[in-house]
Amino acid sequence: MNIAQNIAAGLDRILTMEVVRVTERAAVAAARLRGRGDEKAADQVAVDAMRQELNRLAIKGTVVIGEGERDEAPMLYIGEEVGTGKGPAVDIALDPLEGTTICAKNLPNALAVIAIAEKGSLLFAPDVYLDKIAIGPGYPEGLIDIDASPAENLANLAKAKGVAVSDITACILDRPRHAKLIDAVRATGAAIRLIGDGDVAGVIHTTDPDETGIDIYLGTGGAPEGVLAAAALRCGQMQGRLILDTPEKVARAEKMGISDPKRVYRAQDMARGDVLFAATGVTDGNLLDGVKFGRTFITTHTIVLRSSSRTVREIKARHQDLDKF
Ligand code: VTB
Repeated sequence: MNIAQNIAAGLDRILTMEVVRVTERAAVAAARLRGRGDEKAADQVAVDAMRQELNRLAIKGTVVIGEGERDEAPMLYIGEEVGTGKGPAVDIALDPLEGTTICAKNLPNALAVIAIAEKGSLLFAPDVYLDKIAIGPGYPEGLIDIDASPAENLANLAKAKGVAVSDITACILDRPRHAKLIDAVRATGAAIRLIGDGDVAGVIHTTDPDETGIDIYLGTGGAPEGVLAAAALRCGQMQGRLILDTPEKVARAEKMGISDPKRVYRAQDMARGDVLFAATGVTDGNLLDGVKFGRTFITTHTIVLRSSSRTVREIKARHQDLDKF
């Protein structure tokens, strides 16, 4: 396939490699501020670095999930045009530092994350909560159901995996709003990994239970983070439903084109078509190593997924030219 055919077939394949630099750059910037207790500063340097690198990409990109509305986020705001303007028209969901608190405390699983998709194929999610359930690849379609009880979902998953429910581990955000869910999961005998933040990583961890020890993700978290996770989880199964519990939120969602407030979205509804997803570890994590600063080089660890080919690439880069950061 030549480059023109490749672009016509979906996203430019070359972008798969190019996009890695974007998350690498953001991750290195944030990693310099690991453990300093300053979430804002870490986020800001990651945003600056990601934006700079993104603007070098040969794309005509529009940020559809970003740092917020234009008036509250001066950079990488929703609607911002990024890239050189010469290349495929794409929509972009990003989180230059997913897990700002994790980074500030230097705890596991902070990531720099981006998803690039064909124009019009990412859900424009308002910044509300999304109820989420996700499992990795290799299970029959429809095994999990957001409307079923945790006990039912865990029993079905355990059966399909061929293990006892007590051998299943669910990942849940440690929040008071999840008290009932946590009790319900524990009542089944399943284990829970409670995370302080970072549910994009939590969802992605279901894709490789042998490596991460996580079989299923459950609970409510940010809807923008849900779309990013969905972009990564096109190989597994995910369902989400927006929590639109006030008339104001329903109206906000409607403005963004969401007419059915109760709709259940699958991963492929939140991120359709050909999607590229990249995440670089900022702090050490279950799937990705954090950035390492050597005396003469910097090491980064990135995962890149492309939905159309379902290829998963892991890129460990050793950067010798430190001036670029
Ligand atoms: C999650 C998580 C984020 O927000 O989406 C969560 O992925 C949800 O919001 O890292 P609450 O903190 O209100 O529960 C973060 O923890 C922070 O953006």
